[in-house]
Amino acid sequence: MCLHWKGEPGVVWPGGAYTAALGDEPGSLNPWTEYSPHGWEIMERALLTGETGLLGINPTTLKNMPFVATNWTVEHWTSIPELGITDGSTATFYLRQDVTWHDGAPVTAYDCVYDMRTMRVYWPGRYSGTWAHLVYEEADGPYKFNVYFASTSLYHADKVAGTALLTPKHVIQAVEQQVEDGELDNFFDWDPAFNTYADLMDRPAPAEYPFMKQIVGCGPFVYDYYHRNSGTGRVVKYEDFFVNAPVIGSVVGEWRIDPNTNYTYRPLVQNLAAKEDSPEGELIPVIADIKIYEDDELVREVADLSLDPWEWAYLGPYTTDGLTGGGHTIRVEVYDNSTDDLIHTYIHTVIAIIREDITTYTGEFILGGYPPDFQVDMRDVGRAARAFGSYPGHLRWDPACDINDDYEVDMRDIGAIARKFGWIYE
Ligand SMILES: [Ca+2]
Ligand SMILES: [Ca+2]
Repeated sequence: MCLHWKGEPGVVWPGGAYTAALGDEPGSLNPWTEYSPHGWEIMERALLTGETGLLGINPTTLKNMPFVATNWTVEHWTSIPELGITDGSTATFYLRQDVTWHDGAPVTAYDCVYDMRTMRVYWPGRYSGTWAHLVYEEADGPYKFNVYFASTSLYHADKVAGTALLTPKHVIQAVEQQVEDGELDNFFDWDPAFNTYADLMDRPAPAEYPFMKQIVGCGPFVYDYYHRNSGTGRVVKYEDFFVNAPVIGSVVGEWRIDPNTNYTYRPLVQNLAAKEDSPEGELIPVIADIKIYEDDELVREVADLSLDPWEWAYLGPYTTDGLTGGGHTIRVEVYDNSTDDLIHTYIHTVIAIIREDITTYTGEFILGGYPPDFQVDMRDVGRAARAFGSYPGHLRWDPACDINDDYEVDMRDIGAIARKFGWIYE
């Protein structure tokens, strides 16, 4: 993990350029097929992959640490005996809500599961260790997902963490469309390092990064170019990756609860060891004071939380009063104890809706879809109808429509939605 102080616009430090020699010519510069370490020397600037993906590695203990994922678990899983899976495992990841791709789109669980699905569909050789035992994957709302494996292994969660952010869902889907339209022979013919973002996405690259190619990551640098004839390449700092704080906050918790129920969550506070803009030092231990707000009301203060570089702490669990239908926020403010300066603010959104309001529960409004409707109407019924008869692995499987969590979308799910038809949270 490599984090630096964000700095102020117009301030020289940090920034500038340095030149690094590559040992040899990169290969495809396609994250799904690149084998050469020289290609990865470039792409690892742009993509969060390998040892720093959803999780980071604490360099002093070599243990996994929260990063894009705020929490993760691995458990035994035996729920499809029909497939002969009696000793499987499942990994669950919770994601931060404030991470964005280089093109500005939010990083969500839908991206992560689409990358896993891409592994299962195309079998990219480089990642055989990830997909060989992969059974299926599903998002549970926009910020949580599960991956199911046919075996147990200490490494499954790490493999997912290292590959779930290779490519945004919307970019993979655009490539698949090109294959369908005959513009590409197959998925692996994609040439993302040498073609422009606009060529693939039919919209311009962000104004800040007009040079963007089709390598779209969420890492510290935006990929610009690699010139094969001169053997030189360039990446540019991705402003949104960096923070002006050694310690940052976040929240581990579900995305959805039933209206008028209590919500349980755990703030996460971590010293990410961002390098301070100071001649004295870089990795600094910090004593932090934390303020926690529920819907803008200060409900808790935690003082004198001491965190060494790379160290983190889960606070709580805390439980709210019953949350009324609609959107709610948990805000975590981190203060530097020595100066009382507010150094980081994190806002976690949770929605209190019934499960049958599928279109709101999926959080697609965050992704630029239609606005949150907070009601059960024909869009919810229609969505479940389109998934009717499906099960995990089926082409039309849509886990959000499996209201009763029995791994199939059938009349019981449609009936459940129909019974709530017309529900509106107001
Ligand atoms: Ca709805
Ligand atoms: Ca069901």
